[in-house]
Order: sequence, then C-alpha cells, then structure tokens
Amino acid sequence: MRSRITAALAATAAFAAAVVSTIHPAEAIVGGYQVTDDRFGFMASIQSKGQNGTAGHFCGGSVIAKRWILTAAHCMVDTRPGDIQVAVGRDNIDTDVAQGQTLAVDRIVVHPRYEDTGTHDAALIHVTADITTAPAIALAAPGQDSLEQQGARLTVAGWGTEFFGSPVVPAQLKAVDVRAVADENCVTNGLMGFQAATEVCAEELGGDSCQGDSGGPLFGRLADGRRVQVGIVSYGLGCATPGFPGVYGEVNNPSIHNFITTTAGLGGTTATGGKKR
Ligand code: 4AZ
Repeated sequence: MRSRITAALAATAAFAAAVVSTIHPAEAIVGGYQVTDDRFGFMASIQSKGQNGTAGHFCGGSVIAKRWILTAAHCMVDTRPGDIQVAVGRDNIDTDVAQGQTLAVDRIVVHPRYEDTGTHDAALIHVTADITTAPAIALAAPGQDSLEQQGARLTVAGWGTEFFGSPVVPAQLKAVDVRAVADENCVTNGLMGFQAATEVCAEELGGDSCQGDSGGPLFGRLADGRRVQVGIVSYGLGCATPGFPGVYGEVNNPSIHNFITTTAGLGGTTATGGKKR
C-alpha cells in the first residue's frame, strides 16, 4: 500500500526516501532462507492469467479451504477473476510445474470496508476446481492473541521481487522468521498510518516481507504446535527499515475473521455441513 503510507508520511517523505534508498534496496523476503521441502505447502502464488511462474507472479496468498485463497485486498484492486490464476503446491513456481496445480478463478471478494478506509486489507479468491495438492492453513481466531504479543515468533513467506538493478521475481519460495511487535510499540515506532484494530506488526533485524510478498501469510505456531495464520502481508515503510516493522492485515480482527469464515464457509455449522466451498 504505497499510496497510503506515502500519504501518511508526507511530512517526512524526504526522510523516508533517504532511509529507503540508503539502507536497503527494495528486495523481497529480505534476509531469510529458501524453502525447498514443501513445509509451507499452504503458500499460493497469484499470477496474471496465461503467464506462468515468475512471469506472472504478482502477489502471494494462502490456501484456507478447498476452493478459497486468502490474499490482500490491495492485490485485487482493478482485478477481475478472468485476469488471474493461482498456483499452489509448488516451492519453485518455475521448475515445479509438474507438481501442484494452476487454478482458474471465478470470484474475487474484497473485504467490504477496504475500499473506503484502506484498512481491512483482506480479499478472498475462489478457484474453479478443488485444491488437492496443498493443505489449508488454519486462521488465528478472535481473542487468540498470543502470537501477536511482543516478541512472538512468526514467519512470513513469499516470491517477492528481488532487485538486481532491475526487478526479478525469484522462482524459489523464500521465508523469513520475524517477531511480533505489540500494537503500542508499532505506533510509537512512528508508522503513522498504522491501525491497531485491524493490523499487526512484525520485524526482524535485516529481515522483512517486501514488494511482491503482499497478500501472503504471516504465521506462527500455537502452544499445541498447530500452525495458524496471523497476518496478511500489507505494507511497510520500505522493507527491513530499522524502527519500521512490516504491517500485516490482522486475521483475527473480528470483522476480518468474520469476512473470511463467512465468505469461505468455514467454521460454525457450515464447516462440515456439505456446503460447497
Ligand atoms: C509492498 O510494496 C510492500 N515490509 C509489502 C510489504 C512490506 C513493504 C512493502 C512490509 O508491497
């Protein structure tokens, strides 16, 4: 969400530009490690239709049900179902084409409050065939806030753009381990556009999500070992800029959580009720 953060920080734009350009070139999943063992099998690559792999990748997402992908609303601006496809079940989106699936899309649902507010940066993509090659990730539930406490261990993954003079989308999935930043600390760190109710922050020295990772999941493990999605890559002031954590749509904000579970038919009485989803 470059436009929003740019507007929010207009007064310090020159400072921001200086920081961004001198400390870190934009590079996505800054730091971190390559993923080659399918351990984050719920990762999805949102691509322009007809352009497979790195050629088409423009945002990340996560499999949350047999036919639903969770991504960021800002990834879906001016996007129609016929414009895009979703690749799942691949760590390497260029060379793993023999495995996984590339799925057509027939519906895109953006959180109803996103357009007016720029907050609630969540959208759902409905695919036209069952996802059989990738597991779904569970969602952090409202009130399940242990993974948002200061210092909680989280991970974010994606195929975000790397810049070697010109932008290059890496084919191999990358991930970086980050730490949750409590709301009050994220505010005082100066991200003026930060909305504590609907957003969550995370940071690591030299590690961050970045451009092209947008829409992908920020996730952690509950005490019982279950992996859950806590956030959706949304925006930041540059990437890995010290003092400016990455900002994520908050999956367990009641309105965002309700939007996801209602739209995708998760939970409650519909989860096993035979509802097509
Ligand atoms: C972007 O430009 C972007 N470090 C996404 C995430 C972050 C920064 C920028 C968070 O899409």
